[in-house]
Amino acid sequence: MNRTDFPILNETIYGKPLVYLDNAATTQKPQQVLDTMVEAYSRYNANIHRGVHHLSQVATERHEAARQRVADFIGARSAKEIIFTKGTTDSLNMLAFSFGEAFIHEGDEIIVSQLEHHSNIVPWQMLCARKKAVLKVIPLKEDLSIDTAVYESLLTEKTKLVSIAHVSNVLGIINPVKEMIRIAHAKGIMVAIDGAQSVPHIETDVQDLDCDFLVFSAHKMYGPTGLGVLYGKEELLNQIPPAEGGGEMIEHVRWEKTTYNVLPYKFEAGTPDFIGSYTFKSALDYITAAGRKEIERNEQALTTYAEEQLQSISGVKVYASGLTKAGAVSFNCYAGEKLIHPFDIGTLLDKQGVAVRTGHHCAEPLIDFLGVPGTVRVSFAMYNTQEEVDRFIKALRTAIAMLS
Ligand code: C6P
Repeated sequence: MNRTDFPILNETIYGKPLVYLDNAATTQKPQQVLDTMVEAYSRYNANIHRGVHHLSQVATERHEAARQRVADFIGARSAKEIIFTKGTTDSLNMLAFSFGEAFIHEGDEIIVSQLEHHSNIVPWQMLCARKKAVLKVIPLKEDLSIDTAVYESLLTEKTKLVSIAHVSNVLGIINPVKEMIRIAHAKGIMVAIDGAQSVPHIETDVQDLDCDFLVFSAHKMYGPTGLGVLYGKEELLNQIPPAEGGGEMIEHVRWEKTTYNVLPYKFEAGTPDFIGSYTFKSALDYITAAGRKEIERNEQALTTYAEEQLQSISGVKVYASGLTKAGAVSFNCYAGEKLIHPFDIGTLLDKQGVAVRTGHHCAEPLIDFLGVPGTVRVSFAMYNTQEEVDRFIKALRTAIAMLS
């Protein structure tokens, strides 16, 4: 990995060198990935699974090689377990519909936690409304970690699914999902993991975790926008119906009855993003070459360093301080008792070239629980450095001084 691989990091913002600390929203792309995308459009662009002609066959092979690459990256048993979607949100909506059709009936219960992203709340709310099922919420403890004792007590014979983030996009904390899966499975309950913020940072093995489903987005992993993954255990994917109908997902279409294709195509209606999948493969190759353990170590170190530095500034409150985090830290700034609005901090940081995210981070129930209008969040990727954290801290001190 070389920082110079990422062309955007050379940009200046208002005349200041860019310090990009909004990686939980999306990561920047290395030249190798950009080149793959241009090469795919320039040399291999043909619709897949349809043509007998050479280009179509090459494009098909590349798309399927990308699927195998994703399967290997997360330790799936088979590439059949990898469904390409438009992103984490699309994966969760698809899962909520398909799982709901097969497994959810009136009175059944689905469990999420207080810290979920809206994408892991709203599709389940919609399903519960459709099926007259009940959505239950695992509360957080005072330190903002998941209350695992209450979690266990929420699981009843009516519970059909637990859907939980591995890493919180707001707090960066790592939920004990392996243990939560074990507890759920002991009661015959299935578990879906929202890996949008974990797969980019933590080496993830679906067989070791034993999760039933895992979802994540390519654009948070140095890959293209508009592509995501829904992993599911083969035997479960075989039991749930497709969420969308159209080309490719069918075996035969007759007026009397349509039959569906085999996995994974049953879930991939229409022309898939075959340029995106191949570009994503290039991003996964880049991550692997950089070293997943090495990336994890660097991001952990930056997260800890940023938290320490933030805590050295008077008036700064770090959320979930002291808990191990993967890639993100949220905080707020106070002038005496008075909260400085996170939007104001974000704006003044931006004027100094530092890109952070402010607001509710698409997790309003968590933000309500924190009792603030929003937070400021810094989030890291493999290319960030300690020097950038120092520049962010300096810029933050300036912002606080101006707003106090
Ligand atoms: N969180 C953030 O800045 P999409 O937008 O479909 O790629 O991912 C949705 C999503 C689902 N779950 C979690 C835990 C997430 O963090 C996200 C995306 C971004 O925090 C954009 S809101």
